[in-house]
Amino acid sequence: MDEHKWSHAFKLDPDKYISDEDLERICESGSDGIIVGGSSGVTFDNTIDLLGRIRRYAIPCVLEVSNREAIVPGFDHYYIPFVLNAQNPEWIIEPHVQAVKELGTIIPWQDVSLVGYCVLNPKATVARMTDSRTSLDAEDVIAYGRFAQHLLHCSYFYIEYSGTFGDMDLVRHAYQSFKKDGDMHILYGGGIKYPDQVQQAVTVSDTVVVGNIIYEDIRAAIQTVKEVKTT
Ligand code: 1GP
Repeated sequence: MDEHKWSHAFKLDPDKYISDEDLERICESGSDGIIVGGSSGVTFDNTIDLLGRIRRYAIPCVLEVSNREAIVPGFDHYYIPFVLNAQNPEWIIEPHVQAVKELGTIIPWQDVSLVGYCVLNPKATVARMTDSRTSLDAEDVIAYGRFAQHLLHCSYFYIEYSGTFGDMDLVRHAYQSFKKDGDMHILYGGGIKYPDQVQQAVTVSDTVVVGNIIYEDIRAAIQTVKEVKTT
């Protein structure tokens, strides 16, 4: 599996209900992959249950590890979130170290990637949990991205506006800078509902991640795949 080639991904939250019918539409939509993750209520049981249901289909599936209790074997790949602009020290590295302490000898390291996150919606659960410093301009975001790429050697950088559509001027500025700088893969996620938002997001990221709309308007969610693939 090569997530570097994903242009579209759906994010499914194990703590949210999705019918078999809607899950089938997501998995057969033509999207490049599914990211399983959520900021709260993610457990081993609801994660393994969702993985089992997704595995009825051929689509690749990545776990965005949200807590160590919810680490489930059997995913194609694992994203380890590193919230670069977190101000709560408890969230910066401690959970990661505790997970490695418990599981370090059995972690399939070749299937694990550290993903640098820049969280930009102050109202998002992840922003509140981590006390993210969200009042950032493009130069700040570029600095976090460069730090992730050159010092942490992250292959992925996630511009996370979860729950709201982002400032596309800021994201474009950052994206153009990252692309001049090297080959770090940029994910954008947040608030995508309408075709024009998809069209904007496609031009400022490598992977467009679509989450909440799955649970609000499945037809609109499915439409985002077509928009990404044709823009
Ligand atoms: C959330 O970035 C994803 O982690 C997608 O955001 O749920 O707002 O689409 P939305």
